[in-house]
Amino acid sequence: MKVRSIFISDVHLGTRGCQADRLVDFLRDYESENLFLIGDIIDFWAMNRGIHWTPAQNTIVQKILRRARHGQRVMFIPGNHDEAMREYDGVSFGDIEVRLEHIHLAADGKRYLLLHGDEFDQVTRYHRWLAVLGDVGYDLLVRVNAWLSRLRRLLRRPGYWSLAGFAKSHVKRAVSFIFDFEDSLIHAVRERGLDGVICGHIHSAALRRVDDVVYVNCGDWVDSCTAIVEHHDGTLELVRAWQPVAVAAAPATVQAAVSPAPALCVPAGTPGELPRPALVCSDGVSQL
Ligand SMILES: [Mn+2]
Repeated sequence: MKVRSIFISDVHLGTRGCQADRLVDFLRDYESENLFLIGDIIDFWAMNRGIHWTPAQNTIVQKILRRARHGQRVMFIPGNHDEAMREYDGVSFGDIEVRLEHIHLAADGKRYLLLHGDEFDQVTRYHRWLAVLGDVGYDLLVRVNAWLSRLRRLLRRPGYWSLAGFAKSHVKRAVSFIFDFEDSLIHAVRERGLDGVICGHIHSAALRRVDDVVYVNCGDWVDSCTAIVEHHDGTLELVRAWQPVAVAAAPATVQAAVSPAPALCVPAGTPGELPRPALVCSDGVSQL
């Protein structure tokens, strides 16, 4: 499929949690004029603790480099896990531009702020040690989840169930953390007179309008395997690359909520304590 732009974040190359195969499939399925890598693409934090690098992860790097070489615009906006690259704001490596943030002009004239978003996360900003600790915990959660889904497959339980997604949506503090993050980004974008923001960082994919601005989060390639694409008319779409085990033979890409009815994808049946109504993706996909 040909789209105008692809936005991905939080791939976490170099870690066990990185679902590189799914990203390879996604990059095979989607061609674009622009590819925006919105932070935490390579996880230098985790690589300090031990490198986990697979052939599929190599393929991702090669596919990205090939796109840049073939004249597609590739921009890398570093996140906190690849913050070493932040020193190179404005520098181009080969054909890949590095920027701390960027304003993307969509085909419909809308202007979106692209940034990773960790500067809007009070935890990573002021308590780095806590963030690193949480990171190790998340790693563990993702690993336990991999075992659980293997078990589900063995027991022939259909569908995909995410422990990290479950924890995120059922722990009240995590929910309020996500909303605090979203609120401060929405506020910043409104202040700057832009139409929306496309970010990452919190591993929680979203595509929704909040009054006069659009809040978009690319999600991640550790747990939810999501990307944002911009079509040639400027419409944004949230794409989910994972597929239920039961339909493993179906095409690799499952498409989720499409604007103009942007949806925040949260698990169906999330407790009613959410600060605002939670919408479920139009295709009934319920994991995040
Ligand atoms: Mn991050």
